[in-house]
Amino acid sequence: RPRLYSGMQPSADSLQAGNYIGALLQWREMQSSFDAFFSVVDLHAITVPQAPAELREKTRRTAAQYIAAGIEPSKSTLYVQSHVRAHAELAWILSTITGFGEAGRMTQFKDKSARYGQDSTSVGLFTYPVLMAADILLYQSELVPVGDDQKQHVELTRDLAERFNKRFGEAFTIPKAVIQKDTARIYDLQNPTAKMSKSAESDAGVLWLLDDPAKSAKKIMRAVTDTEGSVHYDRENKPGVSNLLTIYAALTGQQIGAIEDEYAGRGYGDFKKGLAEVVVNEFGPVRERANELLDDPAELDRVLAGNAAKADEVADVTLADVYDKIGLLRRV
Ligand code: AQP
Repeated sequence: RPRLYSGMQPSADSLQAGNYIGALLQWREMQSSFDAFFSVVDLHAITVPQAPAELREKTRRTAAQYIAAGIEPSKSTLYVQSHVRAHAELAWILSTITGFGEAGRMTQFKDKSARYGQDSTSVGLFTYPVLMAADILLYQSELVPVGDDQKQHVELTRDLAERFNKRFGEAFTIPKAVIQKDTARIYDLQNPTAKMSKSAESDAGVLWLLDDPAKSAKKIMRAVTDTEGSVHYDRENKPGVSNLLTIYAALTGQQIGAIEDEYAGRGYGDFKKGLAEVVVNEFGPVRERANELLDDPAELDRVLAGNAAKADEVADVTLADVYDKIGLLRRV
């Protein structure tokens, strides 16, 4: 089975609907046909400030949500990035073949550093894409499912892999990004031109996977729409309604057209009620399962440790080969 790598940052207590629809649903689907590595990327999360005790808890919670959403730790390798030391080690090696200017062209860094200001922007945030390249290349991954905002990082990963292979000899598989369909992109309920995000400034537009169902329903009922009153998809002119349709379609597997037909001649109130029901039905069991897993953190930690050992096995082979190829003296 071809290798696949993807990950998410443990940057909040709960994942949000965009993470679920844009990533977890695809991962779940892909895990049978691929040898998949899914990581909770805590080393990436600390490129912006994190409170230590909270980070630990968020890491567990993120892993629990992967499992609750259907990622099976016996099928896929589901682990915590910092448990596998090779990530940080390979990132260092790759940073020595990354151009300063090349890294400086990454638009996500430009956006994020503008948000934090120069004094609060860490060097880690700057080298974030190099760590991501290490994540992917360690496992000889062929495919990397990501949102389109990560496309540039996967391009950099390919450039670094090709450069290394050319300079030192074949060590890496050249990966390909699998960009999620536009219909899998979810926007903020209150600000439907901005993507839904764990770190949104306001919580009102974010549907959390672990939220109380009544709260999620309320957020949907309050979602921004328009004054037209007709349920149809038009991303440009009706971003709010289009976003709700996208969520509805993604969670039910229905075509957008069929949902439009179902709600033809009915108001937004009815449509939102319908969507609230869909969301509660889908997220409810995930929330329950995640909470069960979190009730027994020792068992969850054991599962993660076992999977980290599986990841180590693959990662260590790549890292040893890389060390050899660049001429580091072997420790006997
Ligand atoms: N709104 C979204 N619609 C579709 N997919 C999304 N993803 C995130 N938001 C949406 C996908 O979820 C995965 C998580 O990636 P991440 O945790 O590394 O960070 P992110 O993409 O920056 O997601 P967030 O939720 O906005 O986190 P923060 O606030 O920490 O930056 C990726 O596959 C992403 O495409």
